[in-house]
Amino acid sequence: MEAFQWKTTRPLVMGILNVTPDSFSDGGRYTDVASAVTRARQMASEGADIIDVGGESTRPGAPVVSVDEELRRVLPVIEQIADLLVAVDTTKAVVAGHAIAAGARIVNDISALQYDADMVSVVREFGVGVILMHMQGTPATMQDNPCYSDVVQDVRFFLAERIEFAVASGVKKMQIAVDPGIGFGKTIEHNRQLLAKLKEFATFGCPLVVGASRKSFIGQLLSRPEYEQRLSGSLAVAAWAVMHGAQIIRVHDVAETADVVRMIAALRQIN
Ligand code: 7PJ
Repeated sequence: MEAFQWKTTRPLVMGILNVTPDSFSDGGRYTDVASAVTRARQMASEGADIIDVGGESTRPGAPVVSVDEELRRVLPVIEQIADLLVAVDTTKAVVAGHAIAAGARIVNDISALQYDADMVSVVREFGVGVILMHMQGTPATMQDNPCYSDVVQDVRFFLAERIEFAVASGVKKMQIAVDPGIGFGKTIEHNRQLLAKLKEFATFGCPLVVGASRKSFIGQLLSRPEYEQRLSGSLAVAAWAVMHGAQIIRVHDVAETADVVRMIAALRQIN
């Protein structure tokens, strides 16, 4: 089979489907398989190009999820939406392998192939797409005291190194997308700088993913902490990101984000 190739002639919307009882934000609402499938189809009809299925919460301090539990959460859902373009949000090679067999065509690895030494082989052997995301530390401790000498340059250096590792391991460059990992071991100021200088991450020759949807720095920058009141801030970041080089926007609010992304594409005539 041909290896996966990112097609980003227009910016893509990646809809978040959490199938965890304890996820970052919309935790617990879509744990049931039928409602998760319904939500995935709704996001697709609202304009999601990719459905990102995650069964392993990365919330700071979230409990570790076993392979069996993660498979039990994600596989029944992926099997039923395999007609869509599905990403599996996992750091575990075994989970990725089963998810791919069930129909996933992208691995979204927040550890950028670092946590599981077998992950790079899974990506290479199955020829799937892969998102390499930057994170400082681990989900359990990453927000304790994030520290960089220059956050933009440090994250760029990391991503360049992970691309090199993947390619040296036999992954084709066209399979790879990169992500600065907004909120993963970053202060508000780190997140702000990464977004302010986002163009610097669009120079790797790989599509750029941005996931800022409803993250707490948005509430903090707007002095409005409530989770439910982060939509307009998230849309502003989505618009900013697309205008500064992002090709894939990972979000909860698909319909609204799809409007923003398509409007910008129309105005730029790249669509
Ligand atoms: C991201 C992610 C992100 C990628 C999460 C949340 C936290 N994967 N998984 N990028 N964030 N690639 O959605 O609030 O920013 S989980």
